Amino acid sequence: YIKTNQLSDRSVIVQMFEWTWLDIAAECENFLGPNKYGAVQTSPATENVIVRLNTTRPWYERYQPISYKLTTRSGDEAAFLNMTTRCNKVGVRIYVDVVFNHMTGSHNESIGTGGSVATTQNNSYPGVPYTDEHFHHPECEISDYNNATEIRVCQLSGLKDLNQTIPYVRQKIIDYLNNLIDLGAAGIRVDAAKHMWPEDLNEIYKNLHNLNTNHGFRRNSRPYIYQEVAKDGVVTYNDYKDMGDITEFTAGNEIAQFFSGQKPLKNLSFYGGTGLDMMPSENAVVFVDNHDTQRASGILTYKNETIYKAALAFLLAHPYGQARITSSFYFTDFDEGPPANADESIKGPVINSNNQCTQESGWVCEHRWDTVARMVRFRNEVHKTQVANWWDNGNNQIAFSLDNKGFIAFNLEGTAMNTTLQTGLPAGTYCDIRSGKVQGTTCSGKIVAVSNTGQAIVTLSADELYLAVHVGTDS
Ligand code: LAG
Ligand code: CA
Repeated sequence: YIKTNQLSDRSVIVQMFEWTWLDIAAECENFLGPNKYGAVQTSPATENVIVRLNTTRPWYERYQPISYKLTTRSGDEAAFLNMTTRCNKVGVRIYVDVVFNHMTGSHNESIGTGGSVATTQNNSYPGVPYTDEHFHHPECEISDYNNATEIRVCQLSGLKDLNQTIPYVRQKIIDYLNNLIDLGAAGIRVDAAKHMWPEDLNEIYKNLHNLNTNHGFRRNSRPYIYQEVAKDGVVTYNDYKDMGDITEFTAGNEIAQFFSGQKPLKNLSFYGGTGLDMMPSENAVVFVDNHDTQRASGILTYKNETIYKAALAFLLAHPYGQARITSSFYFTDFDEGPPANADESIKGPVINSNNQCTQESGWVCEHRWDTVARMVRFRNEVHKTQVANWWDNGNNQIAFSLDNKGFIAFNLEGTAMNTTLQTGLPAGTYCDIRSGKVQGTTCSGKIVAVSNTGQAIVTLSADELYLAVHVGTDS
């Protein structure tokens, strides 16, 4: 029983924020499969209300469902099936972001990406169909996060709040989720999970189909479920953890503080523990940023490229939690949507000769960055090991091994580092995957020579933030 349904030699989820289904399918074949990514988290697949701001279709319209028809700017149901089929074939699982706490906000006129309409004044959504009786009354806005009932029955940002305690509503949601599963999805990211009663979610989850064996899943495989439970107020992960995994927002917050110099790296020895108020590793989905936090403050993103890469290296090296990275589009305003053509269709990425997405195409493609892709391999190689040989200089230099499979050292001291450390690794000559990679029989980067006793001299200049080596890069 593997709860994530990922292949045994894979371990990382990549959120392909706003990518189209056909672009994800191609990316599975061209990059994600060959580089052994475990799974893709897609944007919501259900038809959403069209929102037009002055110059953009905001990304957030996709969090306002208008029906459960699978037609969005990412593609239709046929394209979705094309994606699951092609990604599963190269060993990359599809987890879908599912939005069923609510429908749309209030709009004067509501037309969906699949042609459905709604009259939000009357809570009328004929595309499902839902009518007024299927929503929570009286309508209220969530303001007191110390009130568990209000969090579940009032509206999140004015979004029409569905009453999942009604069997009819649950059945509509179950049918929609089962459609995704039958189409080859391997899991779901449950949007706004803390805004729904755990008992209602449990009823929904219990009724989900097993994964579709035509897509290569073992018989009786259950969908992987991970739930969005933000850390504020009285509702905590505890009420949800027995039904599925939980997003652990503290990881990204802490990593940002450590890697931007607000806390000394040595205290990362507490990472993943209760001292930093982090849930048990087995429950946690962890990330440096996601599509929401990268639009907020106090989080590292592609906009701080060098530090962000080091932060991702830490996330991916440390065994805590199920790791997820985010693949973004460039943006300046909060609401700005994905790169689009004049007809509002989403533009595809353009790949240059270095295998990177071009900035002109509008896509950042963090998942293609050399150091990120190599750290994904690192995580796969050290999968299921523990932190060992922890070392720090009492301040901003740290190092640790992953049993005898991998070793990583960070230097944010601002001065050079030159120290003999225990790497835990078998003797050999290893190739640092930040500064280079193994090419045939040579290493294009820094070499780490591990002695018969497992020791190596670790040298990092003031602006080299880390080095990482793992078995398989040695000679
Ligand atoms: C989530 N996780 O639990 C998503 O990760 C997050 O992106 C979603 O909010 C949220 N839950 C609801 O699904 C996003 C934006 C909101 C946006 C909402 C609906 O962060 O800003 O609200 O999606 O599109 C927007 C406007 C609001 C307005 C509302 C209703 O920003 O000002 O009140 O729409 O019209
Ligand atoms: Ca609710």
